[in-house]
Amino acid sequence: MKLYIVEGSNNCRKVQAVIAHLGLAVESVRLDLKAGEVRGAAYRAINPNGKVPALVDGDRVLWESNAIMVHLAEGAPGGTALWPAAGADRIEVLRWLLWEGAHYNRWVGSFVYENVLKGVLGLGPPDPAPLAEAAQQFHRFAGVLDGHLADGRPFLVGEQVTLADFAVGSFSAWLAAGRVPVADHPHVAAWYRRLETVPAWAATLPPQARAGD
Ligand SMILES: N[C@@H](CCC(=O)N[C@@H](CS)C(=O)NCC(=O)O)C(=O)O
Repeated sequence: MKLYIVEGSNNCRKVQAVIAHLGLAVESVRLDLKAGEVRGAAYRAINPNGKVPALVDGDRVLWESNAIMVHLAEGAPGGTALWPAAGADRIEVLRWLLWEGAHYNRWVGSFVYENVLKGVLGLGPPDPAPLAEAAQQFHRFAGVLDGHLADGRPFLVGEQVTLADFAVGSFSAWLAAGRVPVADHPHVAAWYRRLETVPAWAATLPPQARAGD
């Protein structure tokens, strides 16, 4: 299997964490975002969206990070608690996978784009208007997550880490640099800290975050 990634991408880290957790042999193909490789014709033959990650597994080409995570977890011999057996918990995990993509990380990503990525790509200073909208929307959805975690549950679904934690928590390495106001939601902040102690998550900390960039 081959996984196409950009180093530091939150969506790639989700998949890298599943690979680390399951101990899979997957070759990483690193693309250069700054050099335009992600939007180039060669890579768009693999993912026509011009986005990472993408997985090539035999004849199958798959894009969308959450779908790739599920594909890998479904292939785990004997199953994996990352993707619970069909039933109520699996539907809960699915709910968080959809929620993070549609709502929560849309706004976490705005902070990271304005405060980190624009600088890396030379796109100018952070723009206050999108940051103000991101703050308003982030607090709205982080409040939902904080309420869910307020009963002391360690992870989003059940007692063990699942794909839901990797997906919702995917920006964890960039919260400080992105100035995401997560401290206003103490249960969310504590859950992010807990996620960082999960071995497969810790093993996939992006090199840029390790260097403190
Ligand atoms: N919904 C997609 C989002 C993928 C995505 O936005 N990837 C970013 C990196 S985290 C990307 O490829 N950005 C490059 C670009 O848009 O040019 C997924 O989950 O795979």
